Amino acid sequence: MLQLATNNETGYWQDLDRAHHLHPFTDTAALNRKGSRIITDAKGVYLWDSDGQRLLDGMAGLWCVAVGYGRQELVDAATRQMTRLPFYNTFFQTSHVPAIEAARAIAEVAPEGMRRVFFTGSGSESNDTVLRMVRHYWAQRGLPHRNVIIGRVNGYHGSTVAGASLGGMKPMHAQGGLPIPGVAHIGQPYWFGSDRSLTPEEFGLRSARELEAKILELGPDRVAAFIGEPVQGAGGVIIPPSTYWPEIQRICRKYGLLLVSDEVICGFGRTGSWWGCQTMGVAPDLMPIAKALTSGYLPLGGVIVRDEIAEVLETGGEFFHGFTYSGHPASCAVAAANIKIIKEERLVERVRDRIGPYFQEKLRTLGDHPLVGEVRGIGLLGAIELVKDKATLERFPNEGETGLLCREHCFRSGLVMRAVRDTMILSPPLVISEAEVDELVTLARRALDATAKERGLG
Ligand code: PXG
Repeated sequence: MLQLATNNETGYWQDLDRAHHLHPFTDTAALNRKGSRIITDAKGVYLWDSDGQRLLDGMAGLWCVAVGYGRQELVDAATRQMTRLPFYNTFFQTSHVPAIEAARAIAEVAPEGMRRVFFTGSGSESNDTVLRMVRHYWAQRGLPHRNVIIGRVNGYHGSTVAGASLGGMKPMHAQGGLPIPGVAHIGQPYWFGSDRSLTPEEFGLRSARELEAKILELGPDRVAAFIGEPVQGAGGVIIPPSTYWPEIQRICRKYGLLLVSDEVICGFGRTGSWWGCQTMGVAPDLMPIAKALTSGYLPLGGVIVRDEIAEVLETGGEFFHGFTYSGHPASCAVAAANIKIIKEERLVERVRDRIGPYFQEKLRTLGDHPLVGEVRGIGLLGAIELVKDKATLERFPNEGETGLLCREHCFRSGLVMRAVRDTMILSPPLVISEAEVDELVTLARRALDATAKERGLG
């Protein structure tokens, strides 16, 4: 019989959480020893937990709450739609207004020549769709043996079998017998993580040319596509040098590969353009999307498809793929309302011209901290590399421990900042104000100070 700690609300929910809830990406035994943090409320860029502590959400939920918490317009859009038509499918020659409107809203902001969208329920499903679409496309073109997709080490494309296979997270592969056949990986364009003997630009070119080497190794007639995030998010906010993406595109064109830009994190203004690929100066064939598509208020994903690719897919008979919630009406109504907010409040321009540059300038003031080896960022993405020795950039032994420690100190000082190994990463809501950026940086410095002290530095 479960013993409930009823004298205290937090303890009550923690006990039930322990008893019944298996968390994603979590060491359950460790969490159960400690007890989970119960988040109860949110408004703007702030969260509150069940102890009443306020937290500045430096991660926009999980890279998704672009327009901030508490937007009544999104609640109203969902309520209206759920009252009128809470569900209908889009499978059997039917459609509905919210899916059509969301598809149009996406097409209007998509890059030139990409006017079609296939809806899914999440980013992972979007990448499963990418894998199915890419293979179906080449089969339709009479080249079914062109079926290998190349991804990257530490890329993240989701946690379904195809998503995790396309991604390059070794611990995920190790647990699931992954990747599935027909997926290969090259290295990541992580200059700070290299020996730094090359300039970033030289390093960017060298990293991109790993793609050409891999294509030649596999055989150009077997390779179907390359997939990458414009900026690797879960891999640690890895911003490629300016030379990287144009070279990737050149190689894809040379060998006829489809180029897939995973926009699940970078899409909808995060990097200061509507799409990360625009910031990186490339034109992809497919773009998986999710997260900020609805600002996370309801689950929805999709794949935006270049017109020429859609034409091949459209003429190939039935594509045996889809999800019950492909184009869910309430999610689509929220997506359309969310895109309207992003347009009306000019949030993309705001990230490009005002709050992005301000965030980058303030974040870089942390560069003088004894624990900090590098600060980098673009738009409203940021990363802080923690090092043991600022002069030599030597990292801490037991990789990941110092990051976790810093994350704990962030929570204590009232900030959500995520740790990827010993890299601290940030992705605040696009609506964050200048004063809130100042507060974020102050709280981050406080956490860095506390971490440095515990590590015997400064
Ligand atoms: N592509 C990218 C680029 C992502 O970042 C997915 C696909 C998968 O989306 P779904 O909706 O299926 O989760 C993601 C998701 C983290 C973290 O710890 C990042 C994601 C998900 C969970 C945790 O940074 N990104």
